[in-house]
Amino acid sequence: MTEIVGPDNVVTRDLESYLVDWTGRFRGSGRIVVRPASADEVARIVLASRRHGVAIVPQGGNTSLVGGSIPMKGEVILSTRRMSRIGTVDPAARQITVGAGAILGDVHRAAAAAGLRYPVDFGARDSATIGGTIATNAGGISVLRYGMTRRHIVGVEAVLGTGDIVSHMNGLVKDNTGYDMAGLLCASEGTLGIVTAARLQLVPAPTHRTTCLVGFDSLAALLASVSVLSRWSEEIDALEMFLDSGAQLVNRTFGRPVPFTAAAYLLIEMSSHCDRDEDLGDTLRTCEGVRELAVAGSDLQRQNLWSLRDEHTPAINSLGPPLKFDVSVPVSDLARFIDDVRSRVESAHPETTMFVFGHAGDGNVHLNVAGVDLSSGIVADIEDEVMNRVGHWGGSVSAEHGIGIAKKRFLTLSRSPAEIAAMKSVKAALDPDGIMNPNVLFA
Ligand code: FAD
Ligand code: 2HG
Ligand code: ZN
Repeated sequence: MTEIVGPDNVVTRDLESYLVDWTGRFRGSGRIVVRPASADEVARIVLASRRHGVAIVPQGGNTSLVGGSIPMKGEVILSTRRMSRIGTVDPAARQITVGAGAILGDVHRAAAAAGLRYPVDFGARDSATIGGTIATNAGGISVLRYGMTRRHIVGVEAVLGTGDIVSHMNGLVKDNTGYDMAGLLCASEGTLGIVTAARLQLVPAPTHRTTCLVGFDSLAALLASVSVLSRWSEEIDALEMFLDSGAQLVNRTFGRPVPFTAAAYLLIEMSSHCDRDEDLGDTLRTCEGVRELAVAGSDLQRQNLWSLRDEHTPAINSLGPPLKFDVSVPVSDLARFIDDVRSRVESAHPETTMFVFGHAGDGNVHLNVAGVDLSSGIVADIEDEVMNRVGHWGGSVSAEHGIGIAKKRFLTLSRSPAEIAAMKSVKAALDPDGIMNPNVLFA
């Protein structure tokens, strides 16, 4: 590897940050990290790995919440972080070309400097890379309005498991010339190849933003209002929910002020070219169960409100790695699903606490169960119970974080045997030696 990337970019010491996942649940055993700077170098690494029968785990920001970026069986870690170039914005096409190792938050800032916006956004924005967001088809807080990552990738450059470089970066929005390589690589979790660069579609930046925290008497009332709000306006970017237990935990852990107390909180963000504060207030007055609301009057207040939502993940993690679920069910069943699953888990395992938060507008809830010994058999019991209820309500076992290592056992609940066979055929064609991230996705 040294002859390909140079001695400084083959790391063999102090590998802790590469070997342990963000939550601290998964610990790997790799002994070498290679840090290529271009697609050409990546291709040479893949070809060398094929020759020597060595498997590769691609790693960007290592913020995966399903253990997807950890070398569990001594694989070589291929870090994409040096491929972090951010090109200039093409204003006519509203597009930008970036390296796979570019940090999501840096891409936001580059787009904003050109008066535009890259709408994929979530709490790990200052660590996650563009390649990682493509490989997981990341969702986040603006999916309601803008969709998941796949919708914004108009071109991709990647090195397949064969060692071939594929590049289709013309950025043409209309280009029906066969299979969509970018779409295929979205949610592939590093199992088909390594994304080295991408062309991203940007959207106009708003001139006004309304951010409002609404307190409700109950989660059911909150979710009824979500249905009203999402039918009311397409200018709503985010409808994010959390409960009082989560708000109080974020307050205790990070000192974030909670403006008022309620059973359930809905964080609403609208963006527009005019001020929508009053219109939103009028609509909320038609919703039942609204107890109180706080509208952000400054950037600082907006950040404080968002911190209450964004900092759930680190606050919960400070209690020790939780048992995480990232599931979706039809929006209209979300309230009943949450009641059902929470009461079953908490009554069967009274030593645990389930934190409930997520993207209410998308029917996507994050259930984080704290107080579980992750090396015990209780993990499988709780997983089986939760996934059984997800199946009962017609949901998905992974809404946005992917399958990784953590959810492999449950892929068959969301995808049919024929679909899994088709996925495996694609993998066999693009990664004939099975060296690309072999421990994830398929059981
Ligand atoms: P990694 O963690 O390094 O890798 C993730 C997966 O992608 C692995 O399978 C890895 O092998 C593969 N991979 C990485 N780079 C490449 C590449 N260039 N080519 C091929 N494969 C690659 N996710 C959401 O969807 N929505 C959220 O709201 C959200 N919020 C989060 C909040 C916090 C605080 C944290 C810690 C995580 C959150 N995540 C969320 C999960 C995570 O940030 C995303 O999955 C992110 O897309 C991963 O990016 P990364 O660069 O860290 O990838
Ligand atoms: C979020 O929406 C992320 O904040 C993380 O997807 C969810 O920690 C989690 O379970
Ligand atoms: Zn999420």
